[in-house]
Amino acid sequence: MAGRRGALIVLEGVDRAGKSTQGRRLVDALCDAGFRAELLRCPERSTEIGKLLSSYLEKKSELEDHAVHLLFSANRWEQVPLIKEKLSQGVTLVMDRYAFSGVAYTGAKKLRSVEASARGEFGHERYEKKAFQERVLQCFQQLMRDETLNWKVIDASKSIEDVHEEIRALSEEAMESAAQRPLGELWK
Ligand code: Z5A
Ligand code: MG
Repeated sequence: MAGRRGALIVLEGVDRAGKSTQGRRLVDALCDAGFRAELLRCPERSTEIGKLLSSYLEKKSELEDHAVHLLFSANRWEQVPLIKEKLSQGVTLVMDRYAFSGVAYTGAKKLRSVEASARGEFGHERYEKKAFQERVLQCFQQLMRDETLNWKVIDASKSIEDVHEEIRALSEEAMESAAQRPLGELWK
């Protein structure tokens, strides 16, 4: 139908949940079914800001926490004109992480400074990592209380194929419902 806008489908979750795998599979399936769909990612590591983030994430450089948060935010703002243009042209965008990761990962760092020191978990790297992911999940769960955002929870422990089928079906519903609504403000 002419004039239909695209949907913004955001895949969020803790580390290694399978977001990138599912993002690629989803875009391929939607394109095969005749939809216009493209994959975007946060962070987008190819830009100058993205390169700073990539180096930080790979532990090749150190950055102050607030500065990192702002760089992740700036890295999303770099993509906003493209996101708006594509959606208004009717292209559905599948986002491999988005602003919710920005809130959840920074939120988890803040929780760490309060809780971790009290529990004496510093110095135990494996525990630290698991504990950090639990705090990230806790932050995502708080964000999911916002009912205006149409969150769907997927059990990522299922097979890649089963998770894909579930995400594909939900995405087609989301695309249909997005087409009925005008493009609002982006959550960024
Ligand atoms: N970050 C932040 O702090 N602030 C922000 O604003 C943003 C991000 C946007 C890098 O992100 C870091 O940036 C990340 C959050 C932070 N934190 N850390 N650490 P990233 O998205 O670039 O991270 P990544 O390196 O791509 O990892 P990931 O996204 O967490 O992984 P994933 O994409 O969820 O998983 P995957 O690569 O698709 O799959 C992982 C492996 O599991 C792979 O071998 C798959 O074949 C396998 N897999 C996938 N699904 C399954 C199932 N269902 N069964 C069995 N095996 C599976
Ligand atoms: Mg990934």
